[in-house]
Amino acid sequence: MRLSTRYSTVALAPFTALALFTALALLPRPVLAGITIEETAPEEQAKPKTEPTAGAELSRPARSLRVFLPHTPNVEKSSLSLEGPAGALEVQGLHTMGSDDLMARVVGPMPDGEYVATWITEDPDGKTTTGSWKFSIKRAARNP
Ligand SMILES: [Cu+2]
Repeated sequence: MRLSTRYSTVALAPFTALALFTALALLPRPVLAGITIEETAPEEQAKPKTEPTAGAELSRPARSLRVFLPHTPNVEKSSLSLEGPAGALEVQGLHTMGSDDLMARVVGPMPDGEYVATWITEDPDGKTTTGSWKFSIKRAARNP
């Protein structure tokens, strides 16, 4: 109980504790629940760390892609791809840096716009997992 934990640092006289218990017992249930129950949101599908960061707006091309996974990926059974405003880009040299990551380099022109990077890999149980993240490129105006 959060309330009792909070009050435990204060030296409570027994009668004060009794009064507190009585007060808690008299509180309407929803209020009591609000005080005592620590709500834990259902485990959300954790967004993996990526490079570039999901949602980032870059001022220059991203020359590499990297995604951190909950396990060491089998590179042979994985892929990284990138779609941009002008279609699919060439992604080469898929590898892992040995820290539960997949990494590859992006070649070719990267015009300003929205990009979606997608990875596909296999989890340790042999199940295919996939996900994607977005970022954008917007170069600074050349003339002030
Ligand atoms: Cu690397």
